[in-house]
Amino acid sequence: MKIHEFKAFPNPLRVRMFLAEKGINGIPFEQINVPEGEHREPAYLAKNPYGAVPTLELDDGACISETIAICRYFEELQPEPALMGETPREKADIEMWQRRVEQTLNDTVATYFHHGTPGLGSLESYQNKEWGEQNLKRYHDAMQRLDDHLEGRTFMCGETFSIADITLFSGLYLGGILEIEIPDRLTNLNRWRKVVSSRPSASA
Ligand SMILES: N[C@@H](CCC(=O)N[C@@H](CS)C(=O)NCC(=O)O)C(=O)O
Repeated sequence: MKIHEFKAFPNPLRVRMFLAEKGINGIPFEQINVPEGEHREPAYLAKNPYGAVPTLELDDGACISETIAICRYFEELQPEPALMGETPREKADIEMWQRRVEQTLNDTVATYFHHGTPGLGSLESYQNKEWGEQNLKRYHDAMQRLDDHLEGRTFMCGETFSIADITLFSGLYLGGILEIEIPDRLTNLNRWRKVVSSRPSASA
């Protein structure tokens, strides 16, 4: 088993954090040079035709991509500690928030990266600056909503750390790389990030 990734990027970070939280060590990581376009070369496209990292390659050569699918695989292999919920209600709640964060925060900041900044440079086949700026605004709106949600909660789904927190951390991580600060007035989100940053998995 091995994981194809580009370590500095946000979706690979989600898998790294997930594995660190589970205490799963020793899976080799193979670096795919995304800024140089290695993820669009035939050898990698044969593993993930969608040309994105991360991809988990199993010992029989089968490949699983999509960050949440990879995390689901490890959650089923090693259920403890549960990061995707234990009861039906917890599972549904975590999935709801994971998806909300992914769509409203991670996807908008990624769109800003690709359209509102130089992004991946010559690898960007189409850029629309205005669309990028609109997504920067959507990213700020998402931070505000998530700050509201975190009022009175330690983590996204209450007192237990979950995949929803990992997704949020990775979205804010990309925001940080792009020098988009969390406004000081978002005290819940700032407090949450401090708590999550102090977990060993945050530097996985
Ligand atoms: N939906 C995919 C998204 C993966 C993704 O977009 N990965 C980025 C790195 S964080 C990537 O490979 N980007 C390559 C590109 O935009 O060409 C997932 O959840 O894993």
